Amino acid sequence: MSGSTSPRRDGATDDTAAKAMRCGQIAVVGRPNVGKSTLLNRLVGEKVSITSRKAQTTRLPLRGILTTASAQFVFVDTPGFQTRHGGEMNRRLNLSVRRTLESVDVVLWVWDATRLTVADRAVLDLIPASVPVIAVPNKVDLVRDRAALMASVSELSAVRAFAAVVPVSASRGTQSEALLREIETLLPEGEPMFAADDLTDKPERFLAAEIIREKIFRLTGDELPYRVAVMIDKYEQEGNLRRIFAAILVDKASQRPILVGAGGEVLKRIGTEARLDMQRLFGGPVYLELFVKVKSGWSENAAVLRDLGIT
Ligand SMILES: Nc1nc2c(ncn2[C@@H]2O[C@H](COP(=O)(O)OP(=O)(O)OP(=O)(O)O)[C@@H](O)[C@H]2O)c(=O)[nH]1
Ligand SMILES: [Mg+2]
Repeated sequence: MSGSTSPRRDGATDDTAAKAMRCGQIAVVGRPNVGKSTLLNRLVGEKVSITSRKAQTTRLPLRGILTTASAQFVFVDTPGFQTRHGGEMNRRLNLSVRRTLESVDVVLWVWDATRLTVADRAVLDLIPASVPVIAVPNKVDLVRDRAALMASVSELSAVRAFAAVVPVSASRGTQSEALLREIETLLPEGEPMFAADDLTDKPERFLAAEIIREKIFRLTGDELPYRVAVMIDKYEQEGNLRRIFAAILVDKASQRPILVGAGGEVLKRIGTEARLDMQRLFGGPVYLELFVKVKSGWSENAAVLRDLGIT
């Protein structure tokens, strides 16, 4: 086995087949950093998508799956829609958001409840009129001025007919049940697309690379994470033990020492924290080796982007 299977939910039973189920895809969209991936993880109940306080953490659409007795929710996390920065990678990321919007049953349009911006409205404008939209102001735990939030909600409701407006705190879990109930009413009836215990559509080796990237986002400076990509060189499983060899691509030789840190401290910490997360998600011991490779201009290089799945 080479990391091609996906992690599964513990103890799930497959007793859902006999009932009339609802099943559909729900896109989670919004500008960078509003908490889309945190919300997806909260709704799925497991951390399948990586998150950080830096904008543009998510690069690839990832599905997170929740199956209940009455419905299968297939959430599609998307990269933050970028209106400010150009470049080949951002162009591709925006395109992938547009493509996702064309193929889903429901859209969760997420914004930071403390500030509604022009960039948020630009994302709302991208959503086809035919798809039901639930407006989801997130981070309500940070809202001091409730009246201002209510005012933006009513102003927005005049522009677009929302199927519902559900303010949430993704990090605290506030209102996530209410949000699931609203989504369920909008899902079409249909057979589940995934097994009841599937957590995600992505194989383990993809999630392993993403977990490493999350630690780089969290543990290195403001610039470096955007200049870095992760590729899994080798993924072996022997019994319950996974052996993972991953290359971290950087743009320039001068970035290598920043990533490695004095005495190798930073890279060591990235490795340790990534390994612990992988062990938790995969449910078994992990041996992880990280290498740094200099590959100049990778983010403008179509072949490398394709290898990374950014198409
Ligand atoms: N206070 C507060 N912080 C939150 C909440 N939800 C998310 N965050 C934080 O917001 C930051 C961004 O969260 P992400 O889930 O990575 O945001 P995202 O929209 O997926 O970002 P991109 O993938 O970069 O577009 C992280 O630091 C989260 O911890 C919330 O409800 N309250
Ligand atoms: Mg994200």
